[in-house]
Amino acid sequence: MNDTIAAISTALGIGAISIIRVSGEDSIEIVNSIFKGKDLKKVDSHTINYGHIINENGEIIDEVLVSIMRAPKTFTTEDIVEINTHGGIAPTNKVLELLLENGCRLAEPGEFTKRAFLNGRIDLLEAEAVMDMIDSKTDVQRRMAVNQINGKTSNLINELRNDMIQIISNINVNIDYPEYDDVEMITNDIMIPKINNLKQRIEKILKESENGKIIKEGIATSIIGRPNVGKSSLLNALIEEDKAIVTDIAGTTRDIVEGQIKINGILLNIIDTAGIRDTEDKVEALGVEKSLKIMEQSDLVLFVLNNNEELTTDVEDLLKQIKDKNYLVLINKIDLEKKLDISDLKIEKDRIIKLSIINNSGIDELKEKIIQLFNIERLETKDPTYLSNTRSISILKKCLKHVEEVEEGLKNNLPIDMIELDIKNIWEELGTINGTSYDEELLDEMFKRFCLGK
Ligand SMILES: Nc1nc2c(ncn2[C@@H]2O[C@H](COP(=O)(O)OP(=O)(O)O)[C@@H](O)[C@H]2O)c(=O)[nH]1
Ligand SMILES: [Mg+2]
Repeated sequence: MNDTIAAISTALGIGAISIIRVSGEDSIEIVNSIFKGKDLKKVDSHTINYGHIINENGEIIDEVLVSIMRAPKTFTTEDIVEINTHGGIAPTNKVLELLLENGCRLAEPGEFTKRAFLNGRIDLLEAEAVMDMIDSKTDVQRRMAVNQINGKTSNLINELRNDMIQIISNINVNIDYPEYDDVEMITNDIMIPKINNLKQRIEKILKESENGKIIKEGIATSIIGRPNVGKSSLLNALIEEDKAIVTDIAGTTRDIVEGQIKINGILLNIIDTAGIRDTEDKVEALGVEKSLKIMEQSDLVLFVLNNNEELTTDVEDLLKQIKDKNYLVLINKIDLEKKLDISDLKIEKDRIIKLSIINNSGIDELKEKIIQLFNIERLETKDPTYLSNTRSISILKKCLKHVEEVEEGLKNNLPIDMIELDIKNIWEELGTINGTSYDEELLDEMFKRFCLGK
């Protein structure tokens, strides 16, 4: 049997009220032992009860409201008591202290949610969404978390698994009753389109999960280019504050400077980098190396060129490096004489934006381009049901690989009982996404990241 746990669920500080949450078999009895008012053991479930918390000498600690919620219709499926105390550090801590002295154990971070999962009330995706909900900073993040808490995201996975069960049982009937006429004969020819369909659906979920990642984490954006083209000026113009140092001395930005803006509710995490060039200066060279790494890892590259400077050979190399990424080519300093000619580089017109950052011209057009490039308008309005965390996405990627192997096996006429075994394994692997099977270590790691009292 689980012990009874307690924790402060509200942020500790000064506020109107604080909530201390207790869950477990003895929660009502323990709270009742420090409560003066009605006998909490006798009150109805899901009621709020007025009274006082008292210590062993009968002294009043605080005037409180106590919610009684009896198992099983509670967050953890156990008896839960929530004590609303006056907000403030002293009363809240004192009540918690009394609970611990009277038989509760201090909950670990995320332990209430962990219990909800272990007791079968929510699955792993839903549990993760609780944290996403708490962490959400934009409205679309919140809506994505709501859909995941309500099981919409889990359904994506459940539907795949149900269809796999169908396939597995078809094969089984065939193996077990080969003489049974009513059963469709499962041949590799029949199986190939079914497996192919699974593959396509997994691919679609994975493709859309990129949207989920963007909603949750934002678009990792890097500003790159040679020294002095106006990269730091661009960061400052975008975030509308003078964060990065701007000078006319090439090589000023040696380390990265970060900023964040919201475009239509989607976060852009922007990194201004050290200008890329060959340099003798050791510190600057390290910065250049770092710039290239950041460029590699970003979702969007803003490649800045100087209109007032002739084209250098390294521009072509850099363009090659980013050709598979989302990138825009920004020609800055159009207020100055044109010396740059990029007609030989064959950059799609769509990707080129002309700017004069110093005059704040072209910035709005840049934002508009980013909205188009990432389909942000659609992300904002569409019902956002996506996988969004690295854990589930990486499991699904593995499953896709295994489905592809099954398809290959079918084409090579592998015996159907071997195919069946492979599908069963994928079915189990998919189940780890919403936690139908899980490993203890993973759970510990996951719930450790939760807040206390959740
Ligand atoms: N004329 C002109 N100068 C600019 C413009 N944008 C930036 N600069 C100047 O170019 C120099 C280098 O800018 P900075 O942002 O530090 O370039 P970075 O080395 O690429 O980060 C500074 O003196 C800026 O004031 C522009 O649109 N027009
Ligand atoms: Mg700079």
